[in-house]
Amino acid sequence: MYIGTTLTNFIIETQRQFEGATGEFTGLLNDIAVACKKISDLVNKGDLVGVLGTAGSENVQGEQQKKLDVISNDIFIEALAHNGHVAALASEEMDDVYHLSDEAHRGKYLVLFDPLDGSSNIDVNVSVGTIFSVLKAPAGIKNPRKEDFLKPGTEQVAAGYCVYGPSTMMVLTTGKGTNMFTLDRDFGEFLLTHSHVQIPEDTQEFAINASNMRFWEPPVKRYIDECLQGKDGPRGKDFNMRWIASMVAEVHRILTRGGVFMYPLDSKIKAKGQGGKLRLMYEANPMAFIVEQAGGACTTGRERMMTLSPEDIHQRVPVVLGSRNEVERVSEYHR
Ligand code: AHM
Ligand code: MG
Repeated sequence: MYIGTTLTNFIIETQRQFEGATGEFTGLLNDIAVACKKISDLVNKGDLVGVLGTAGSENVQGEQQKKLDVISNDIFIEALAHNGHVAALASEEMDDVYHLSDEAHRGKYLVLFDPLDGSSNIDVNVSVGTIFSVLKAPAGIKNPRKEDFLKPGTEQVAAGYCVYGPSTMMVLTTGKGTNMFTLDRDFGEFLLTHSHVQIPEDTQEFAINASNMRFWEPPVKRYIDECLQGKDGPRGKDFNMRWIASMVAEVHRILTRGGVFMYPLDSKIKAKGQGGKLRLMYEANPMAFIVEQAGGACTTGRERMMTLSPEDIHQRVPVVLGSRNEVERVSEYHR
């Protein structure tokens, strides 16, 4: 596919490779792109249109919702629920699965999404993003339930994110590599700007919230300690550190220049009775698919992310992702 081609064209060409394709998948990805363009517009206008600040509500995870969390969630539902491409939706911001109305024409896909990831950054004008994961609905089921979403990441048919940064970019995989598209605002289209992105296998950059250091497990502590010792330590090289607190921006950096990102399980998280900070179905699995398709790796530290059998749509997991050799080293320390 040539650089500069539109996302729409790219999706149509991708679908052509699947025998018996009906155009439904093309329609679905198009709906997602429309939702992301709308969110991008609001994120960009910010205070001018009064969308910053908190909504005064909490989500199912007990987190304060931002106005834009709620608005972005509504935009996604509005863009996806009426076009006959999806069977049901699930979102980080909704307690339960979103069922389509009885009259709605149902498609064959399930979409899971985090409408505005890293939303604590929104009021300080730092990059945020939307993450999505697409599964096939079980055949013959008219109104999918929660259990029908509980598939391992290896069953995703597509995953992507849209980062709202200095420019808005859509990153997409359908299992045939990872591609990046940049939104041309004048033109109103995402255009292919990086095809078949590859994450360097080695890196000298890590990302972790170091304020949690005293709560970490020994393998994580050992890995970061060794990085911090730099040239004089066992790694024999200096490392750089980044923490944006916006997973989408973090993954985007790693796809661009390599690196390792970690949000490990720690004693503070355990004390809350949770298995991690990030969500398996809305964050970890789609990012794992994107990163693996770019030659990187994603694990919980103990297992490959995409082989986990989910127990709940809102399940949380530890995440280690990025440059293959570093992720492998962290896994080795866990073993
Ligand atoms: P969110 O979905 O509520 O925005 O939370 C997820 C975000 C990730 O983007 C980011 O990596 C992490 O939370 C930052 O957490 P912390 O504030 O603990 O550093
Ligand atoms: Mg999130």
